[in-house]
Amino acid sequence: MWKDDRVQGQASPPPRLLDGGGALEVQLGGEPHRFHAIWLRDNAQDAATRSPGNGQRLITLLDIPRETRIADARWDEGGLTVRFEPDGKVVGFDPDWLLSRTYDKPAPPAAGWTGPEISRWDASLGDQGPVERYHVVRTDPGARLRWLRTVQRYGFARLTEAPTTSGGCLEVARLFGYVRETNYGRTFDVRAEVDPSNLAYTNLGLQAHTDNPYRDPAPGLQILACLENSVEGGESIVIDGFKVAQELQAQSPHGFELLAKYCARFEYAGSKGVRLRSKRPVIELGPDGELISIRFNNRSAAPFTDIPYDDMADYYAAYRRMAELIEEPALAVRFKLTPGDLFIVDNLRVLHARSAITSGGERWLQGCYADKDGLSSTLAALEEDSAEH
Ligand code: NM2
Ligand code: OGA
Ligand code: ZN
Repeated sequence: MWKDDRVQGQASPPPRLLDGGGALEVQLGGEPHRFHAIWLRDNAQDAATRSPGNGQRLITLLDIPRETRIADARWDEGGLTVRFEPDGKVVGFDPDWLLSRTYDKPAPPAAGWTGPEISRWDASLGDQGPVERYHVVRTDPGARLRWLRTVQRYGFARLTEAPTTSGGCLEVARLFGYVRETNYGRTFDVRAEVDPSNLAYTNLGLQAHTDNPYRDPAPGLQILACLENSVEGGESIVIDGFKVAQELQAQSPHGFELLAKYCARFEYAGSKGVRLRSKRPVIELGPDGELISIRFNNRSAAPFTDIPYDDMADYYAAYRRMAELIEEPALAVRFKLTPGDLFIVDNLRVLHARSAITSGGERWLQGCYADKDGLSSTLAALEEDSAEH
């Protein structure tokens, strides 16, 4: 591979210095790409800049002269070899490494965009959505990779034949990361209780929601496993909040803007000693307009006090439109959990609901939360392993 790059490098036109060495332009993957001198120097991969063992940067920005420029750049045995001034440092860059880190591209599209790793979905995702068998995912790294890719892409996946014993959801979390303990416990039991600390612990239906938006940060993942279910009703419904946001934006760009621009408030104060409060938008965008997360939970929405009087009526209209979209059967995947079934959701994206429990019998779900970084990290590591083999 490296040899081919060298051949490609030699065949490419020589790098061109720009702005008196403040930047350069190189051909990579058949396209011209510009890089700034300071960016290249800061991202040098040599052993004096980055620890070869752990890859961490050994220097600070202040160790790089402010007036850093490119004195000379050419393709040779070391890939793209760059000599910087004033310090005379020479650094080689692997063209593949550069190609996968280019930044000389058009600005991101309009607000609400998502990256290529995300696919938005509706009811056509399938009757019950993507599913794998627990013991296969547990024992076969290939199946685990497939399952984690699914979670990343759709923010939702199911498992069957999972343990029906208490603590099973912890085993599932261990497949990719770490449990997030909260005031509800390391795990929580979802079943009807006499004096419920949360409406989840009743037979009521629950409108589609993301869990715990009153937390900072809100849990990134939720696993809900079924241990018993002999009731009528109590069906599970999941909806892609990113799809909902997209539909809302198409129908009402202004409504989308309002839900992204102003913060809502969320609160949980349902048990002694717990007063959880947050102030975050229902649709959260990054500074570059990327759709980052959805927070929606009727039970724990607090009075909104951060929307100007003049925008409140329109804000509520948009909030209602979103609530209507969430009820759309065409957007929802619906299924009934039986013992041994579980599902995982990206809790900052996919909403889940349950229909009311309408008969006697036993229904016992057990859940836990986990952070998303653990899942992304395990997924990336498995991707790297599978690329090497
Ligand atoms: N439980 C099930 O976010 C919520 O309040 C939904 C969460 C109590 C952990 C319920
Ligand atoms: C929850 C919840 C769904 C269900 O506990 O957060 O949404 O099916 N439960 O009981
Ligand atoms: Zn919930």
